[in-house]
Amino acid sequence: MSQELRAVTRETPPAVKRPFFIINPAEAEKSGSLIPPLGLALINSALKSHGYQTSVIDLTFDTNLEQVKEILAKGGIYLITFTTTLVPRVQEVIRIIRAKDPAAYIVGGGAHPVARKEHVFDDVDLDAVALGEIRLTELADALHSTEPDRGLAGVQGLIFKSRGSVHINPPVDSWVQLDSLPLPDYHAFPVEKYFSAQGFRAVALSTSRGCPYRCTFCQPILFNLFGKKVRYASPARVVDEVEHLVKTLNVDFLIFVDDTFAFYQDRVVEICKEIVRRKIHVLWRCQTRVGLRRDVLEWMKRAGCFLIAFGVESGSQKILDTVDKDATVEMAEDTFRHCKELGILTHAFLMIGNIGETQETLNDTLKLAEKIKPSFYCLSIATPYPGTYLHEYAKANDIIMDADWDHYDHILTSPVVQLSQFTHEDLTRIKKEMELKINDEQETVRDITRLLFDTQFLRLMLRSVLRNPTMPFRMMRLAGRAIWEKSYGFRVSNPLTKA
Ligand code: B12
Ligand code: SF4
Repeated sequence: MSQELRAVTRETPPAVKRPFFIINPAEAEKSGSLIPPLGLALINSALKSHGYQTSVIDLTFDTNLEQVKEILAKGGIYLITFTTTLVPRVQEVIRIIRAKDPAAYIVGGGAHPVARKEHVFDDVDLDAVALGEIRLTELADALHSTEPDRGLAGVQGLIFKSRGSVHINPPVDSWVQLDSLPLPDYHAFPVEKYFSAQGFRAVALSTSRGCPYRCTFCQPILFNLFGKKVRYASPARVVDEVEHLVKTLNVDFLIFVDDTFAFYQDRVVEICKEIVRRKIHVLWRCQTRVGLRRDVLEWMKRAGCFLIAFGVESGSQKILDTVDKDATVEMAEDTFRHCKELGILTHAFLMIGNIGETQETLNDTLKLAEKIKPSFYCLSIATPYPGTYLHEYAKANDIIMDADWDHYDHILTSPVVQLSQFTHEDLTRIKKEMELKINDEQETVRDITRLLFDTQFLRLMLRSVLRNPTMPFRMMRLAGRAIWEKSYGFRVSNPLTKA
């Protein structure tokens, strides 16, 4: 936790602390990718470093919620994170907790509660909602004090229920400094289960919080989760975390899940230089916007980056402008060309069905895919998640067709809204047709084969093998799966859903 958190004056902790339960309600069969939950691992280490006892309930591989049914605690504090898609499962989890532990205090956080704010109490039976990275120690201390409501009223970014009314505290005014966060604690999470389900050993890390852009299908959720000003960890702190994850989990590769990993391109170069300087031999992938400089890509490759996922979205400048992407089609073309030349695998996030989509704009997207020839791609139908400008638009125009939260899923899609002239049936058919065409243009086999002859990549692989001798088998199986399935790059991230 941050310096300011450490400085928070505390009452003498009560003799018996209420146990904390950290809950991941995700479900493997319905997840796009299977990656151990980073946000919860950070919460776990923050609480533990302040002497609180925590138990992790990760339901990813627990379809029937057996772990929740086994809860014996009395007066536990339950911290649960969820996206919109998970709302029905969270309702069920909370129903069981309330039955098992009537004195439970349940706090929700993550994308859906932040997007819905006080309205989330209509969706799920929570006691409080954390708007982003609140100060957990203040929350914990308040819940352990003799006058919890007084304490809770002082926790910035908290919305809580008390005596039948909802209290909305002021938002967080100074966000946590990333360098002061403890390293994520995955100890109690079923990481080995994740690894065997994925078929490779990989975990997430995030070197920044937030994104300054305003894409209509994505923001302002990120502003609300992390503040408007993007925060960064220093290159040294980032590489400490890389080193820690490599040593403790013996990963095959790491996944930087920052929204725009390479927004500050010079910072990325610093991180890469530090990885190279410390002689850490690890492969990694990241997601970022198009428009990367070639010298930055060169450093990324040298430091172990083997795949970059780009938010390309559309091949039509008209659609890019409509969704406020603040990027051009040419930027995508240039960036993909550089990656090809340098031997970095590419993944393109593409979407159809946005406001203003026409046959012509769909053709532009196809043309762009033909040109950039991604190693992998994912074509989704535009989905207005709550908390986005797109959702506000859909609500204002009364075009939301389906209010079931679990249908908000742009990968395992169901019809939620009709934004363009195309119906959902049209778009589902168009998506399939486009996928067949893009599959023909994809250069999965070529790009992977080229990597196998790339001396820089091979040198890194060989050095990684010295610490992780079974890695090549998993990487070869992963490459085989990617080539065999040859369409969605992240299909290989969850063999269960093939999403
Ligand atoms: C990485 C990522 C993923 C990874 C998750 C990796 C992992 N397991 O860690 C994968 C690929 C699995 C994934 C899947 C999906 N994702 Co996603 N994902 C993200 C992304 C880019 C980063 C998340 C992250 O790690 N952030 C860094 C950590 C540190 O932050 P955090 O998780 O929010 O947690 C911190 C705070 O928020 C807070 N906090 C969080 N929860 C709680 C709970 C309590 C009680 C408290 C006190 C505090 C607290 O403390 C944490 C530590 O500081 C976000 C965008 C974003 N920047 O948040 C989208 C995002 C969360 N995903 C989104 C979506 C839509 C999905 C999918 C539905 C996509 C799909 N169709 O498959 C699925 C749903 C999966 C599921 N089962 O829930 C949307 C959610 C929109 C919404 N309204 O729900 C987001 C916001 C992107 C966007 N702008 O559209 N995702
Ligand atoms: S889509 Fe990407 S660039 Fe746009 S706001 Fe979201 S994270 Fe930022």
